[in-house]
Amino acid sequence: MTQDELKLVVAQAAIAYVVEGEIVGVGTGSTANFFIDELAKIKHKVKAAVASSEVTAARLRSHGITVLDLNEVTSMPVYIDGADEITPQGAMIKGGGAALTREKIVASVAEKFVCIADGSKLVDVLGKFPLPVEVIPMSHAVVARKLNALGGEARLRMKDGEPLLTDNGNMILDVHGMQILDPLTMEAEINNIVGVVTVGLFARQGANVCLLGTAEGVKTLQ
Ligand code: ABF
Repeated sequence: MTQDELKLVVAQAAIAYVVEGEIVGVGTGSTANFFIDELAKIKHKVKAAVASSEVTAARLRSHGITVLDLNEVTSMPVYIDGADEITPQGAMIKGGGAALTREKIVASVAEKFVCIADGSKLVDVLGKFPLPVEVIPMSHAVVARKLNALGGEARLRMKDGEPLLTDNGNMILDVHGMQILDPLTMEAEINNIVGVVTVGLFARQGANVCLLGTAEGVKTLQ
């Protein structure tokens, strides 16, 4: 199976976690896009969606799915999203798509986080994928120095020769060369750096369920 076929099968498997008549939280990225296209097929069964990025909101709307502002929502049973890396314990690196802050916020309202990923995302130790950190623009240099002091090499994410700006108008530092042996502690430590908006480590609230696409079929880790 190709990587896209693996993403499709986990997206299809995630539909079983959507609660009828309720609001569903929807992530960002190519795996989440497969999920959105599957969700469109049962859109009459869901009340509405909350999106973790402008791109996801546009894709949901293009399918005729109502997208609510998170401020109008007090609870949702499930948030479904991809990851860049995930451990068997459900700790994740996210933010390769630059949507980490909204992803973490929407996930925080959901009762359950269902991660959908192809098998290549499963790792024992997080950190081979550069760790994204969203920062206030005026702080990117000072935050980079502090991240480097933690043992990584922080690089400002660029797009078309300019620093990439998130949906929130902030910048992203990608931290290379980290071996994250204790994700919970590292998440707290990076969150405590002044100027950091969000770190793309999801350990305090990791995935409750991971649907992993493998050659042998969809494996459920929980
Ligand atoms: C989002 O999409 C991100 O947090 C993560 O960076 C990315 C995974 O992308 P893909 O599904 O395209 O591999 O969930």
